[in-house]
Amino acid sequence: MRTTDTGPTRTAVITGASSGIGAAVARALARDSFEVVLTARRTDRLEAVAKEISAGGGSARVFPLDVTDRKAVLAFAAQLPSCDVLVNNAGGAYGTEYVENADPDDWRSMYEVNVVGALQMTQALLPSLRASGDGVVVAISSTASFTCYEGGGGYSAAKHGAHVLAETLRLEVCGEPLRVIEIAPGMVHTEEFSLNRYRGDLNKADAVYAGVPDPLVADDVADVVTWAVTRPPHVNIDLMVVRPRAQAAQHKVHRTS
Ligand code: 8X3
Repeated sequence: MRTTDTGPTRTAVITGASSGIGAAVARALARDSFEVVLTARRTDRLEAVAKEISAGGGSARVFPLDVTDRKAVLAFAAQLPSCDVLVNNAGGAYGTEYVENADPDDWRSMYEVNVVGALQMTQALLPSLRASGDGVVVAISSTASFTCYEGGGGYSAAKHGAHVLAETLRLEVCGEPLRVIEIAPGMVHTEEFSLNRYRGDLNKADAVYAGVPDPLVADDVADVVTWAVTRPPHVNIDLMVVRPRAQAAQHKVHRTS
């Protein structure tokens, strides 16, 4: 284990770290002296983020990984020397169809990545997190974990599942040196989230944020994650909902045009 003037270097694993919130969390934790391990499916994107972190003096490694692939997740965990923080960020929304017309395969895919992927990563890394003496599991859920909206059924169902995973885990590890933190972002303008939801239709994706003064950006969420993770070990931030000022509730969004 490397050490710094302020103590041993802590290792943070971030899933979905190739872009958006995951990449921003990796950058922010690296700035806070964590050694970050970036995982996602796209190696070239991971390497670009890691290069940027290294150029800024941070320590970053990449490991291409699909969190829905159980064997790959176990192989990843087996080669990891230690882990203090796991950020379960990989996820996404596919489609905006109403329940009546939704494709069950989209619902399965959303459940697989948002819930089963987080479950598999958590199971694989719990021994290391426990051994850390202050292990932290961060669930990046969503305001959709607590509410529903038209066309968002599959995503909301999956994010409700991500919330239940975090809540259940916190109960089950109570008494151990483990914290379980859930960060639930509202409207965050990232390059890919809405684009994936609208299956690559840029106009529809952009319309989500049209006229909204200052939606959150990935760095806002990364800031909150870093703050929550770096509280003293006895302080567990159970759940933090973070929205832009312009979004008072899921359906209550202020737009200037
Ligand atoms: C994303 C927030 O409003 O698209 O997790 O459901 S929302």
